[in-house]
Amino acid sequence: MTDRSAVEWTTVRRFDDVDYSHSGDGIAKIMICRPEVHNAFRPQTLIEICEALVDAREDPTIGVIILTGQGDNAFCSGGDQRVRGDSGYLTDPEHPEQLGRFHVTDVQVQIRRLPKPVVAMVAGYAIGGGHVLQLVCDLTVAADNARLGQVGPRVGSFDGGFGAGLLANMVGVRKAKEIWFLCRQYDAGQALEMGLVNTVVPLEQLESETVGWCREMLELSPTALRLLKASFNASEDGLAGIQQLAHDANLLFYSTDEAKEGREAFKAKRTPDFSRFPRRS
Ligand code: S0N
Repeated sequence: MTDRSAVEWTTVRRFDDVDYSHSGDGIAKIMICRPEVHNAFRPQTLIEICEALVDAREDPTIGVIILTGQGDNAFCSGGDQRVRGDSGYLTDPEHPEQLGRFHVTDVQVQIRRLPKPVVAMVAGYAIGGGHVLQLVCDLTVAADNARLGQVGPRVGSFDGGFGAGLLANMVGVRKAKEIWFLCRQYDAGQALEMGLVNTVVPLEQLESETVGWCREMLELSPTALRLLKASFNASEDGLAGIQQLAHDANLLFYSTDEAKEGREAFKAKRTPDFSRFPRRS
């Protein structure tokens, strides 16, 4: 029986916009802490999420990562419109002449390529680029107060990458077009019904349920989870997705005597002898 009790989080690093903590039993939590703007992200926020994701990836004690927002009102409301410049989002709003960019692209790709499950824990709004963040996560546990949707065409933007493609794969092209073309908000029940989220729980159970899901995954084979994630993403992520899966195969192949024979023969300056290895049918 998996213990679903919530955990005492230990802060590993308190960034300006993000709190990065560990559970002590294999879970990392990355929390956007900008509740005054419904956890909208500015470039700094995304740079900090990238750093936390790198730490969680490299730390062998971490098996699952939770992405969430501070407070009960919002997971994330997308890009901070106050620092949206004419050429992208600005790292220094005092200098509107600087060239902006989309740091969120990096975070989206990083979550997709990260070889550990990433779980979105969603209370309140997941809107715009915040909604796309929950889409790129592997699983989503939502509270019953969750409200999900896209706002791009209303605020003069759109995400035609994962924001359109993953959404269409998840809910079907017609529903995905509805979500983008009408910019409505959907409640937790509607989101569950259309397959946007995995489960909906009362708000007060959100963290314990999410932690329970993480602990269930922690009991399973990390390599199987890694390869499954790469397999699911392979076709959706094109050549980059196939590359991840292929390099994972490489990683496993390296540990075989067959691969080692090639390496050892090269080092010994002899002809490799692969004759003892089966030509599998
Ligand atoms: C979330 C909404 C629906 C909540 O409405 P509600 O409950 O009425 O609250 P508000 O009073 O509106 O909000 C409370 C305070 O929070 C501020 N705030 C909320 N969201 C943002 C935000 N995104 N940026 C800055 N401030 C925000 C409010 O202003 C308010 O502050 P005060 O109290 O001081 O007035 C509602 O808030 C809402 O609709 N928010 C805006 C949603 C939005 O426009 N999001 C951005 C959408 N675009 C992206 O996310 C960009 C994605 C991206 O980067 C990208 C990536 C790839 C390709 C393209 C793009 C692209 O640029 O689109």
